[in-house]
Amino acid sequence: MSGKFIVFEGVEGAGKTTQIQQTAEWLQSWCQERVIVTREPGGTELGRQIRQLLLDDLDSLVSHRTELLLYGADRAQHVESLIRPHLDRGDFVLCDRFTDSTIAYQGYGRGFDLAEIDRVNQIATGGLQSDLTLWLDLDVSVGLERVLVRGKPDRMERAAIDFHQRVRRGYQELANIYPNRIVKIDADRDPVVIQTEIQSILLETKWLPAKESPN
Ligand code: T5A
Repeated sequence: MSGKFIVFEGVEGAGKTTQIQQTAEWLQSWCQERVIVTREPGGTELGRQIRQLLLDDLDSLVSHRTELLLYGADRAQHVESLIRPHLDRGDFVLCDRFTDSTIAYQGYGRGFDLAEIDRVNQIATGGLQSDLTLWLDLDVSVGLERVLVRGKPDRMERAAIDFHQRVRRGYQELANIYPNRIVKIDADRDPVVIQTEIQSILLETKWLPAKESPN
């Protein structure tokens, strides 16, 4: 497997979607057809149905165990049918959320046993980890305000503020445990400034090929 797997993480409204799109456009100037943007949940056809269930259709009575397994099912299909094949081709795969979301949300947020979450993640990914995770760190109330302006909150966004605060603490713990894989980025700044920092981080990795000639 020779591609690179770059994951964007963070609390609600941290700016992952904004930054992942800009990063993809920038990376495409190095390697036009080799940049794939995807997300969890919902990176595959089956995943889109699971996403609909998780974010819109299920009510608050769904058990935490069921929620965990649905995120795991989405990931298993995503890794096998999309992420691994692209990495095998040597592509850059940019993914909006991956295993650290499950640890932060279902583990730290819901309080689910972390060892069980590791087992579900292991089954779903077959051991695949990101090469780099860009954690866009933001005060949860700032992020929730951003998403509320956008419209009706989904099932996860409607969770209590202390749930989201535990999720943020989860990301901090993960960044402490995996300092080489997870890079913390202050997301409470102008999007242009954040994007410049992301580009600098990626340039430092030396993963980018020489720019292709324009013809
Ligand atoms: N989940 C997911 C789990 O619980 N377990 C799991 O294992 C997985 C994989 C996914 C939900 O599922 C949960 C986590 C989530 O609750 P989602 O819709 O994909 O749902 O949710 P998010 O990933 O949080 O997506 P959002 O769109 O809500 O947030 P983003 O992508 O972080 O933010 P973005 O870029 O869309 O920006 C939000 C708003 O802020 C503005 C944007 O213009 C936009 O309006 N904005 C900024 N404003 C000011 N300054 C900046 N720097 C800004 N950057 C963006």
